[in-house]
Amino acid sequence: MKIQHPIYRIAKPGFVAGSLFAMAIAAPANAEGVPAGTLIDNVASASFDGGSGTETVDSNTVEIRVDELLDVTLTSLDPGPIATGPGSAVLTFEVTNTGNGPEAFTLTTNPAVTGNDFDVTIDNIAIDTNGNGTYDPGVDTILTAPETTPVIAADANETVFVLVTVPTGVTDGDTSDVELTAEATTGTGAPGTIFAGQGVGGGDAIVGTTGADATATGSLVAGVADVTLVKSAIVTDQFGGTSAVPGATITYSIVANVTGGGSVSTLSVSDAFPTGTTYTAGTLTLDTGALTDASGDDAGEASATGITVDLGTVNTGTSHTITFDVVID
Ligand SMILES: [Ca+2]
Ligand SMILES: [Ca+2]
Ligand SMILES: [Ca+2]
Repeated sequence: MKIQHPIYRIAKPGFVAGSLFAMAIAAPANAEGVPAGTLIDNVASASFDGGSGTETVDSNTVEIRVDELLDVTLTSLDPGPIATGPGSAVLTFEVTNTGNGPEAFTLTTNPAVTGNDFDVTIDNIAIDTNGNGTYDPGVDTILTAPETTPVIAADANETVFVLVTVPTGVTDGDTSDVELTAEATTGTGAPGTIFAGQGVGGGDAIVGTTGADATATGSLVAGVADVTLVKSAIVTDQFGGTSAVPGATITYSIVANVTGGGSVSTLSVSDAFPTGTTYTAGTLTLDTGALTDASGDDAGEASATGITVDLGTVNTGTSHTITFDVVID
């Protein structure tokens, strides 16, 4: 119903009050404000005295449906460059729907970023299905092309993993960036671009200030470990001297240093007894601790032909010293 009363009547003395404002909205604190699809109703009212007491009139109701803004942000969740040698590595990102309606986002990667020392191979994009922030093979869902997030509610986010393979041949300290882009599946474009009827409840979807797409960069640094072996010998003869005569003892020391980045795995050090010498049983040590000659009971063993010490995984910056004695025949 419309306001039917001429202006002179409501301007008479006794006119009480202007318009009131009624908004029937639920307004959670969304980044983009009121949720898309919300109906905003507005009715004006007036009261007046036309000579026969106070009367009230209402305007017609104006109803406006809130359109959907399409916006997204994307961030790397890695604390810094991921240190890795050749092989598999995982980069972690977070996609946040900063629009005011539910939206899924298509994900694309670019491993060939300008300035890269090496480029990785993109194996897969996965989402953090169990929500623990860590990629769990066989648990977290690998996306199939076109890789797209589940529908993300307004202001909610999804953790995304980019699974890559670092090529062989990288040098310690080499770096590589990988870009991930998220685009609203409804559409992207210049802010203000309208996708008619594609918003919540049949309203329009409108590209927000982000362009409805976002790109973030994850970084890798090659940590390539290496091992150096330094061997030395001390001779002690049976006369209290240091002459290398038959019957003198040679104590060999082998120092294994792990350098570069990361760690080495399955590090094993072997040394064959030199011709013309005989191993002195029970003299094998690792970092001054005794090892038995038997195999399988500790890290070391001495066979008839030489010694072997298995050091396993050793971090860079670490060294281990192995010693054993032989007697000159
Ligand atoms: Ca949507
Ligand atoms: Ca997980
Ligand atoms: Ca042993």
